[in-house]
Amino acid sequence: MADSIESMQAEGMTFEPPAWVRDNAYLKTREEYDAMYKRSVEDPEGFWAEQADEYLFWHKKWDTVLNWEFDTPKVEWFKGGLTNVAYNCIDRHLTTWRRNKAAIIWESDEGRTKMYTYQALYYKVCKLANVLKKHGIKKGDRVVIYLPMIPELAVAMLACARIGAIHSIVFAGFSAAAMRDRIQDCGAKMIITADEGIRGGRVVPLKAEADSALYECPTVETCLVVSRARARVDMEPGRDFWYHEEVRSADISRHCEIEWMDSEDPLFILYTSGSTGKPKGVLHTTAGYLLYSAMTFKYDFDYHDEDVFWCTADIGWVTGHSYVVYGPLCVGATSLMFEGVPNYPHPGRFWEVIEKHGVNQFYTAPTAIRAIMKSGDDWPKKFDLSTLRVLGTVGEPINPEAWMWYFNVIGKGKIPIVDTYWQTETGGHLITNQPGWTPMKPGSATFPFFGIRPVVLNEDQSETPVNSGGRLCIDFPWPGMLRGTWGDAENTLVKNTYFSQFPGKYFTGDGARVDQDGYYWLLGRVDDVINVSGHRMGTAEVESALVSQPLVAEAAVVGFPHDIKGEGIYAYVILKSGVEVPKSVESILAGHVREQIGPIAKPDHIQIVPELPKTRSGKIMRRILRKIAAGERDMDTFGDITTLADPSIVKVIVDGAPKL
Ligand code: 7RM
Repeated sequence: MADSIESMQAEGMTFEPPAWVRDNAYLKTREEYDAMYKRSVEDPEGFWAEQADEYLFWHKKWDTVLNWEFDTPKVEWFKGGLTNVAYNCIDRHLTTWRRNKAAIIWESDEGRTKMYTYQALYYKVCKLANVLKKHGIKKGDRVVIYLPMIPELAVAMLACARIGAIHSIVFAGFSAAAMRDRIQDCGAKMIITADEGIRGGRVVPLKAEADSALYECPTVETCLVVSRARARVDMEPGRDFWYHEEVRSADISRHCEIEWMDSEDPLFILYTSGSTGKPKGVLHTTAGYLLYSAMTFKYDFDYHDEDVFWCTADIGWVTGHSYVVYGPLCVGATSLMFEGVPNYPHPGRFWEVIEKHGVNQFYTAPTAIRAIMKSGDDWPKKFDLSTLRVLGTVGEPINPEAWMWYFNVIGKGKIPIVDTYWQTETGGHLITNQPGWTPMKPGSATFPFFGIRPVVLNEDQSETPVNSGGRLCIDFPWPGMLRGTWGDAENTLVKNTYFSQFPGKYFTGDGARVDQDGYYWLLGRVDDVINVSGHRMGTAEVESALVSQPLVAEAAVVGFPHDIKGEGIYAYVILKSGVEVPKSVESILAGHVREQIGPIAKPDHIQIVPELPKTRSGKIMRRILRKIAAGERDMDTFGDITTLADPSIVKVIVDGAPKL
């Protein structure tokens, strides 16, 4: 990406947090952070026990604060304690002034608003929880939720939590095939979907997608359908029920008993891409996850009771779980939930919504910032952004040009930007600056959150020297970390994926370096995971979608630098010999990937090749494919290719690549 002169300078610059933000912040000085951080790592059990007491309601106190070993691995926080996530996110606020505070402000795609107070949310959640029970859902059962960004999505999560059911949300942009795989993997008994989603003025036929998935999902007994678009859809008698009819049924009470859960009972499963072909069902449990999402929410966005917080992420991703729903509601915040997209009906939509609802904290992804930047500085100028106090980013490293634009044009040079680094597996922020005290360096996520002990290692396990890149690991458990993956009681997958490269440590899969001031700089994934518009995509996953198409013999997929998306998807495909190749083969293959996974996985570029650059032992040399995808055409830059079974193939692929 071409960076302007201004942003080139930004690289070496430090920006102090503005005094007006600092003066009112929870943490105002480096000393305050240092003291709290020191305590959190020197006496983690004492520290976290204190926090768990402060942030969560306990029906019964825990027996032990922490049991852990990183070999199996096995991690338990607050074991023996009884609590409930829905109780913490709703009920306990009802006995305070927050009863009539807005819990959720919903902004629809067309610009309508709905508001739910904590009291109103309580009734909605209880009624749905009773409906779930009526349909036989019990503690431990899995419920797959396939909904657009409508209030019923948050209600469904909390209703599951209230009765101890485990939710697994499938992003509404995923295809029927992707949903089917997830339903089958977790053995869901119920799914909750909508007739249609509406995004950017376009219809997403959710129920139709669900129907074709359910055809192959015998474990699903019930399908609840929210009427979002008042569309007429097929309803299978005995299986499909309208959500609004069910919750209004005469036998459904507005109150529902709480199911008290052990701290380590599962709360949700969320599927995420890794370097293997199949997405993993990351498992988060009750108390530790909630505590960690709540605390990171409060400190990292400096949320105060009168604020309106807006995280633009879809709840189908972990960012939406932790920072649209659980973190905010746990501390009694007002969370804005947005159904739409940044550029509909105009490229000023984000700023319009900020003005309309008086948003104080705004949290989005670098890819969205880059996309909006393109439409110029006039759009943000049309709207009153003066309520903003904290800006945030998440999903990928932010490039200095986007950082400077966000800082100057949106923040008018006086609002801190928190760069929050974390993962689906970590439950909440791992490394981030905090608004009131951290001097910012554009592009650096800065320092670890309380209790996080990062180390950057060389492949031989030694620690890297200052400013030298290595692999980012975490040395010690934290309450929000994943406990396992669904269906793997022995935790073998977790062990192999996160705990084997660096024994005794959690390996993030990311590269990082620490500079002379102790700032962490994230350098991107070091495995075969690419980051497309802030969304994780396994190259192996796209490859297996491609080879499931009858024309395809073999496929190799790599990422390449993309102006807006961060990374784009480039697929090299070998077609089967002897088949008749249609003229539009590339678009057929792209369409197939879209069907198998969803629009986000559609390759930006597909190149048909006669062979792939393989070593004599058959290993694909991805390094070469990445260079070609990035636009490299000079044969001298590919390094040593003599170990390839057929070195001449490199030239053939270069010649077949698009002209620059
Ligand atoms: C929250 C989320 C995780 C991967 C992670 C990184 C990358 C996320 C940042 C970042 C640099 C950031 N969960 N990543 N945030 N890289 N700076 N602030 O995105 O599971 O979907 O993705 O995203 O590579 O490993 S995720």
